[in-house]
Amino acid sequence: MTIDIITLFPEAFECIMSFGPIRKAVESGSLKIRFFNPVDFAPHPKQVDDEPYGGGAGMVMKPEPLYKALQKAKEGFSESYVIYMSPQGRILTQEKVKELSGREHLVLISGRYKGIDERIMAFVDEEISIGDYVLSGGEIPAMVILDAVARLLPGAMSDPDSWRTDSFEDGLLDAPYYTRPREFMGMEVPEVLLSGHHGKIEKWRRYQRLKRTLLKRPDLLKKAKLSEEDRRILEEIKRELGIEE
Ligand code: 4HQ
Repeated sequence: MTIDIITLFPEAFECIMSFGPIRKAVESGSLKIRFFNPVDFAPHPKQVDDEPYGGGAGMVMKPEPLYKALQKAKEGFSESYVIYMSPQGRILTQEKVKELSGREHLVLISGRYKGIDERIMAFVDEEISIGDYVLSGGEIPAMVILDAVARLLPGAMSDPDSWRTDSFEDGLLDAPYYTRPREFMGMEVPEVLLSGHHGKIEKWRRYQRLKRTLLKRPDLLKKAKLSEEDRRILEEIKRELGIEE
């Protein structure tokens, strides 16, 4: 797939592209990343921002350079999905990340200042937010999408099965992990993990995932994919913890 990023600061992306899953996805050929800088599409004197009509503090990104950058990015693609990074969008979820990872062409618009001229929204398919806080630009949100999408692409992960157990993969948080040594600061690794009994280990992990989700993110349980057995275990955990419904 191709991910195009429209930004005034393409250099900001260099570090995340130089290692890890994004680099691997690019090197393996499953991901192509391109940058379009509105400055390059602005006529002399290269002005990309201007004062807001109606007055008020802060600057707004002018529509024409953004529009031209967007048209350039879309050239040669029959279907492009254009995303504007904004706190007004729906908050990014793993479900959305998966959906995006199946597209052929994404265009991420990273705004600066107060944002972009509202008329550019006519060319945007979706607004996405990475959380309810204010950043100084849409670059970090675009990096978040880039990272989350890239790691799902073939060739991005050294262990391609690893995503199966990720948090959220079936709507639950991940299980706790332990590695050597067996004892650390007086704390032991749970016995079952040393047993070599795969059935028991799987059951223990499922139990831990359900318990963690219930305790840390009970909101996730409403949308999680739960079996009859999961529901039974959850009831048992609630009874053990004395949680009333
Ligand atoms: N922005 N999730 C870009 C954000 C944001 C967020 C603030 C986006 C400034 C210009 N984007 N504007 N949170 O805070 O996506």
